[in-house]
Amino acid sequence: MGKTALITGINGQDGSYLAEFLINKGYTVWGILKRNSVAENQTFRIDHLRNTPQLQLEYADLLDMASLVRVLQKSKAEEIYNLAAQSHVRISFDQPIYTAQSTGIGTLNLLEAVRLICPEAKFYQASSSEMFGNNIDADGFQRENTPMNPVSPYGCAKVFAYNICRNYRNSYNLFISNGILFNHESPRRGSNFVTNKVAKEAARIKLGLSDKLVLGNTQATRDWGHAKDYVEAMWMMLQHDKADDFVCATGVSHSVQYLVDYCFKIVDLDPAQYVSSAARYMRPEELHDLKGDSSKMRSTLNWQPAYTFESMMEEMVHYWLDFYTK
Ligand code: NAP
Ligand code: G4F
Repeated sequence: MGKTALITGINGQDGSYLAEFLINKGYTVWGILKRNSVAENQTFRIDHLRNTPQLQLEYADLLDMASLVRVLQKSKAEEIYNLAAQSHVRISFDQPIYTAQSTGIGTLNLLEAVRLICPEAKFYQASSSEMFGNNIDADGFQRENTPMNPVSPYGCAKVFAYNICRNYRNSYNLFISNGILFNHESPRRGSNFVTNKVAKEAARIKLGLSDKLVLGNTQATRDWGHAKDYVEAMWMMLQHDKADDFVCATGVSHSVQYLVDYCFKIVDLDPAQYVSSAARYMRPEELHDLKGDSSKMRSTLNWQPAYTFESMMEEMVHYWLDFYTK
């Protein structure tokens, strides 16, 4: 019989790919949804999986520990992937307290429920390169032992979650692994994150549906990989014989300006005619540069990404071109 997994954040970008990946491996997958007034909007990323008997959805919320207890008891999950979070960095400056509660304390609620109900389960925590802030090692990379110095409420909340996971691992001998994932994208990315915003608007401008793209800081650099490659990394971490922390990244970074130029090249347009910047997309404190060294992950778990930045951005721009011409 296949294993059973529970995914928090199953209807998010990563949760939807992870659910597909685990179902294809023969898992029964339980996922939690937090209540939304328009149910259809919430499940669009997983609607294609709704009829599979291997998928079970339950209403629950990281802020409501009783609901987590209920789902853990019902699902009897052997692997738990904690992907739920208020995950938008810019919005975390507008809603710092909610972000700290959901992304930080929400993780502790789930850990405490796991400790009491199913301490034998393996636990994956969605940690983030945003935790490093502007600390960079001398060779230009961030890695597992790079000091953490977060520069956003979201980053601060993720550092708390990362540390409490390590504390629970050491204190209670639980199998808890942190995946310190660098930015990962896809056509399922929220369109208020920069890659999908640029891909979508480049397509809309090409089709005559829009005539401008307004951005914030285009000098920042990010190490962008594909979400499909990164959900496989999450699973690999829980198949390892020892709980540990791993950086997952491509090791290649580009600026937001390069991203813009690349997407507009795909649609054969000159970005200078359409792109401007506005203060509302700037952050009170910016994380300037991210580039990850995932040697530990690659050598220990044999992980290797299939996508490049270029193949991923081609997929995203073509997704939107198809979407608007169907
Ligand atoms: P996402 O698309 O924003 O998905 C977040 C998910 O969390 C959504 O399903 C959301 O549900 C759910 N959620 C939010 N608050 C919740 C709560 N209080 N209780 C239950 N569910 C809640 O994020 P993602 O890109 O898939 O990322 C997955 C995880 O990895 C997040 O923890 C993120 O912080 C982390 N991470 C992401 C990246 C990246 O580049 N994508 C990199 C490093 C780490 P609704 O949609 O219904 O609100
Ligand atoms: O796409 P972004 O919003 O992603 P950011 O802030 O790097 O956060 C993402 O990656 C983290 C991993 O490091 C995750 F933990 C987090 O959950 C999230 O998935 O912004 C990328 C860069 C930033 O420097 C931002 O200032 O793009 C810059 N940017 C420029 N104009 C913009 C825009 N970002 C957004 N969202 N929108 C703009 O118009």
